[in-house]
Amino acid sequence: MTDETEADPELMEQGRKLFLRPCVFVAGAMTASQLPGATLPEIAFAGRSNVGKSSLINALTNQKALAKTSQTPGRTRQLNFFDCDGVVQLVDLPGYGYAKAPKSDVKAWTKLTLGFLKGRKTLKRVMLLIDSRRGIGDKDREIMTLFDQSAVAWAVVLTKIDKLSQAEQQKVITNVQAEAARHVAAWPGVFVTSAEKRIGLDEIRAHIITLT
Ligand SMILES: Nc1nc2c(ncn2[C@@H]2O[C@H](COP(=O)(O)OP(=O)(O)O)[C@@H](O)[C@H]2O)c(=O)[nH]1
Ligand SMILES: [Mg+2]
Repeated sequence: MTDETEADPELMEQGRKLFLRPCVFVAGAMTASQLPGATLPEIAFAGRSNVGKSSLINALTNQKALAKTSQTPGRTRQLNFFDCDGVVQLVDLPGYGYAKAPKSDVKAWTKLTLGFLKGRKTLKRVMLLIDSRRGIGDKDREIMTLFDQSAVAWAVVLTKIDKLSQAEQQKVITNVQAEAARHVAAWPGVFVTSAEKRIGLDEIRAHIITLT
């Protein structure tokens, strides 16, 4: 957590309560025509394959397998939508940057996902997940630039913080915050999380509440 992500206890409580209510899978879209109706406010989760998108969605919603998690990266090729009790929709975006993926994959990600990011009126925020152990990589930088160009409001979430020592944590938080701050469309804070140890979840839930 950074100063900016420190949340009002009241909002954290509201967020915690929201995600005790049922979240259900509503749609998996591989083409624009398969996207569900844009009615609820939406929060999308983006990041490299294996960064921990599905694990974070499961942790936020208190479910074990709402979003499928996999040891094998590069499997999720569609946009998955989860409706949380008619209040907000979470969107699990396809991962990018999987080394073994065919070259055409990057283009496919760009076409379907960018189309969604650019055209979706109900999209309130993209949470861009960064693996704490890796920090920001070139693929992440390309995506940040795409977000900026598409006027997508995004925020950085560090994942798997449990894998780092205190000193390593401080270093990656500082570096990632400094880099995000150089982007106009980035929210000026870094969410620090572990889906496994359930760290930083109430701060993200509180942030989501402010967007509903
Ligand atoms: N140690 C640790 N491992 C995690 C955490 N979150 C996810 N993982 C692991 O990282 C791998 C990829 O996670 P997944 O959620 O499927 O990533 P996705 O491809 O971005 O959806 C899985 O083996 C998870 O168990 C975390 O907070 N801590
Ligand atoms: Mg996944």
